[in-house]
Amino acid sequence: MGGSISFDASFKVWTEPISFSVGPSLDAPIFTGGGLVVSAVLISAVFFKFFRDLRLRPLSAVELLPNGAGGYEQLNAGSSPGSLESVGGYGGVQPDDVTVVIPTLNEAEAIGLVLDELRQEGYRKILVVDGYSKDGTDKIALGKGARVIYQHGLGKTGALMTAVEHVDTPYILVMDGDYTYNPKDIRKLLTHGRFYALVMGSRNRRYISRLHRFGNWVITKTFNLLFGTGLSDVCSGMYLLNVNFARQIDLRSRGFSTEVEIAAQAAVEDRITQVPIDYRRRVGRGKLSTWRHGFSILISVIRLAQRYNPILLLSAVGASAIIPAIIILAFVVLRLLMFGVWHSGWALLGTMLLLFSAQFLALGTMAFMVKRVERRILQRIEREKSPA
Ligand SMILES: Nc1nc2c(ncn2[C@@H]2O[C@H](COP(=O)(O)OP(=O)(O)OP(=O)(O)O)[C@@H](O)[C@H]2O)c(=O)[nH]1
Ligand SMILES: [Mg+2]
Repeated sequence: MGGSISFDASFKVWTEPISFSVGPSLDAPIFTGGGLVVSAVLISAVFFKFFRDLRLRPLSAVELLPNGAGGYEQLNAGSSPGSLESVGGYGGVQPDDVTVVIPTLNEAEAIGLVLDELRQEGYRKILVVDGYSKDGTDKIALGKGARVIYQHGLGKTGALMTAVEHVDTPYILVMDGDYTYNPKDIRKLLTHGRFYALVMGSRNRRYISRLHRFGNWVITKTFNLLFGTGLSDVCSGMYLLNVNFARQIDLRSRGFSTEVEIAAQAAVEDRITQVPIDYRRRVGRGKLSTWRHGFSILISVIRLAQRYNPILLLSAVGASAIIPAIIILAFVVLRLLMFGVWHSGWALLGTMLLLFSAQFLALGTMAFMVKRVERRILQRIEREKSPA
């Protein structure tokens, strides 16, 4: 035991016993002794770059326009400069090509207000999909001239599946019936509808409670990491869906993971985008239990990643070893700097964990690249099949 074998003047293989308390001072230049701190810093720098590169910038409408350049001019062709159309945009989907779908369950207090606002904004095709409300929501909606059907299946997912079977327009705009969404924002979504399977409204956070905001943040970040998107609100209840896309998606969630389930499938095809929208205080009582539903949506995100992006999920799990690695290495460095005590065993364990997670990150990055190429190819095929 002890001593070291020399390969050349500057590199030695470490043969000291590993110590998890105060250990001997080791002298191989890269992996042990003070050099370990340098190698940990170098590996961390590589990590930092991986994480930065992993965030995929969402494609802009300009990039996705058929035949490339000239996006916004093309989008607004025909509208006079500076007019509302050139800003808000019916260069995109026309209001008559959209059915506004409102899932409702006991929204008697709000539904009338929502339908009035929609009419004022000029939306004529409105479909209320009711989950067998007991407070007369269906009658109020009928009284306001909306089409009302009763859903099959469970929760909002069941409502959406039912809606898709009954619409005769190429697009559907889904919005909650609790007065939280402003119909004035629908135009923003329509502008981009032609180029995406799913346009999500990303909510202004003012009237979302802190707890919901936090849950939403965790779900959205996890979604972005596992699907390579840059969304800011994946749980929004207002979104525009291309009906052909909606008909071929596989909705399996029982109830409330509808939005993440749709977003996952649109993200896999790289046909998802978002626009900022308003969010108001709800009228009437909410139906969700924050913890139970929040947790079940998070589990759905992971399940969906396993189905659609398994390698990225695996590598994200492997790469999470970076957390204990950083804690262990920080402990080693602090002890070294503050007390001059060197823990060789912990240092080695920390570095090994760091290397382990670096390998998973590398795998994740490769999986991500391959997926991106696949998406681009699918997108091009899709575009060539149906030019604008
Ligand atoms: N058809 C149908 N609609 C539902 C069902 N559950 C909820 N909804 C409707 O779905 C929309 C969203 O539900 P909310 O209770 O507002 O849930 P949320 O917006 O996530 O939560 P809050 O923050 O409490 O508003 C509302 O219009 C509900 O009436 C259901 O089982 N079937
Ligand atoms: Mg709501």
